[in-house]
Amino acid sequence: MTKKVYFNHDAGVDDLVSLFLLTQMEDVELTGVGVIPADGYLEPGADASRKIIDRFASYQVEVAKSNSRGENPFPSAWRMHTFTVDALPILNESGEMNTLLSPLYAHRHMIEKLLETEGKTTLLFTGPLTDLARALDEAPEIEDKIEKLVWMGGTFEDVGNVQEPEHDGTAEWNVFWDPSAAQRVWASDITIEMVALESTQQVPLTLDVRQKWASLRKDEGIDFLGQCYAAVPPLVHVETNSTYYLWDVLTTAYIGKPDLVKTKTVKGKVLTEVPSQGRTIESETGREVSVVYDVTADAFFDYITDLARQVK
Ligand code: AGV
Ligand code: CA
Repeated sequence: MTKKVYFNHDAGVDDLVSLFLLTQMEDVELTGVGVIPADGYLEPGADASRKIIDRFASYQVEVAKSNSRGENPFPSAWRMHTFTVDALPILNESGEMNTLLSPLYAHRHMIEKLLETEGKTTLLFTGPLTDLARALDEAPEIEDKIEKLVWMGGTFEDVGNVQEPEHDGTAEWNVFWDPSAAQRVWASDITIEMVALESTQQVPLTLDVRQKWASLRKDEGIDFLGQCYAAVPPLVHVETNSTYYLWDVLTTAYIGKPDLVKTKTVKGKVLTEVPSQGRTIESETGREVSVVYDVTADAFFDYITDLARQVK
């Protein structure tokens, strides 16, 4: 059976690669795409999304731009990557952009798609939860139309990936950008499946992975993967603040092939106060979330490489 999936992403390299892979999953039907300008810029993020759909999808999908803004901005050096993906020749060969841009803001677009889609939709969020929090405030009736939320965000370990002044380093960035949005979503009854740093840490971008894609570059889909990941720094000697992991791609792969990972149920809360803004923490009085904490890395890389090889 095909899964209906609405995808909200924040225009990073792995967000855009995730969109590409979703178009290649036979049992997934994308009902819409929202772009929020968190870890990337809005215009190139929406354009790149439309071009990826044009080039790789076999059916039509609308793209909507968000007007949400977060509390803690991402470093602009990271956000610049959106321009690189949008400018890749493989996405610009035709010189056209045919995928429809919705006149609605992303959160309203999601409300509309959830309500008009038959049955329940899986939400995939690979950036902050701002658009979902706003959608729940404006149209609480959508809760019944949501199968579950699959989200790249958070960690229950002591160390996150935010290295910013006035922060203690315990948060993951997608929560930190808009901690109250995450808290709002956690206050709902939606089933939440979190792909946390615990598992994404096991899938860094490495030189070996890049080499594999380079050697297979004659396949257009693999060439696209290789070109996208040429824009970001791999893990070589030690982790730095800019080391790239396949965070969102793992989250997306989890939708297509859940048996790649191990999950456990945790009770937790979102902290919103300085200096731990955006920290997700275990708590007996918290809400239940399912956490992806482990992945078979080789099987994951084989899966996404195979998906990319199917491109026609
Ligand atoms: O925290 C991971 C999230 C994912 O959704 N993003 C990147 C992924 O799209 C933020 C982020 C953390 N560290 C980064 C990030 C880095 N070194 N470069 C770019 N983005
Ligand atoms: Ca992201």
